[in-house]
Amino acid sequence: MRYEINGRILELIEGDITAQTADAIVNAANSGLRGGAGVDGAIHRAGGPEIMRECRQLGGCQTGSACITTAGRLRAGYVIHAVGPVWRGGDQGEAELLAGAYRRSLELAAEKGLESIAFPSISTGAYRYPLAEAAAVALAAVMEHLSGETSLGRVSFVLFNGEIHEVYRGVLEQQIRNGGN
Ligand code: AR6
Repeated sequence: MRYEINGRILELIEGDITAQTADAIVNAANSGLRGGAGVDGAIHRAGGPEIMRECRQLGGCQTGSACITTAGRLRAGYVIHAVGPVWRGGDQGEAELLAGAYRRSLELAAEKGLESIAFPSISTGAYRYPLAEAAAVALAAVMEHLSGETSLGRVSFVLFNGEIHEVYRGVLEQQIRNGGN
């Protein structure tokens, strides 16, 4: 699914984020930037050891924020390591932290003057954030960014299977009906 905001594209696709050609791909990282399973494991495996070398130099990244490295052997130019929250029931500031991880990723990409960025569904695997709630936060953060000043012309969500893709599509359609909120 593709949706246009201010002449810029927001798209939902099903696939593996490591195969994306965007200027930056986003990792669902932990605050120690130590690597792990899920998207994080896949990105480090595909990108090679240079990414971890840079992560060690950064030393970590706050939950609700994001940090940037080069992308090793990946086709993307950069990896943006976004640290979403662990779901703890929803009353521990999870929504604000998740929005922060998306917002900071978008800001970092815009600061570098990038044209395209690809996100996975942050926090919805090992960190157990409920999918529809996470999709609502993620899509709202991206729509807000695309309606302001930015170098980004294309933001993609690369969703790992059909079920996740369907949930994001349903939430995006609902937000469009509600006027982008
Ligand atoms: N491409 C796109 N999406 C993927 C891929 C892939 N290659 N692999 C998994 N997903 P998760 P989190 C989906 O667990 O919840 C790690 O150990 C997956 O189906 O990767 O933010 C880190 O080191 C799910 O929808 O990230 C952290 O410690 C989504 O990506 C912790 O897990 C996110 O799942 C972060 O947990």
